[in-house]
Amino acid sequence: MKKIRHVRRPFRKYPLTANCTGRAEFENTVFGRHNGDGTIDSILVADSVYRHFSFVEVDGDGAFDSYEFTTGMDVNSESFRDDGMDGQYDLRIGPGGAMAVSVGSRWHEVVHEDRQSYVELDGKLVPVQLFPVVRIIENEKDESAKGGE
Ligand SMILES: [Ca+2]
Ligand SMILES: [Ca+2]
Repeated sequence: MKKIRHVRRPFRKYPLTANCTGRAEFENTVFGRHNGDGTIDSILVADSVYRHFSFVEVDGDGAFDSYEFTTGMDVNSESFRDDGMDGQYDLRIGPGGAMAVSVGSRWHEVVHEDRQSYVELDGKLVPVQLFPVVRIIENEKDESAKGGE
């Protein structure tokens, strides 16, 4: 099995601080512009113990498409991503390089072989797409073979 390479973006350690009014301020809020159209497509907010939430807008309709909660910055921290904003996490990254996909409200560990990710479902390794959204790739060859049915 290949080693999973998980790259965390550089992150500045600005703690949550209290200003002169005694109110907390979230200094570490990052607005991301990734697709080059000039609009904000992600917002990341971190707290004083480096937990962070990021909300992502992918398709340009102004509505968030997913969010991710990360429990911290250390190697044992975990990230949980909810695709579709339906309150059900779909992807877990961590601790360490481990990854898991939620299928039927259960976490299934992801294994990587030959640049493809798989999860074991009903005793079979099934290919799965992890980014930008989790998608179980089932019977893809069968579907294309059906052709003009
Ligand atoms: Ca959207
Ligand atoms: Ca979801």
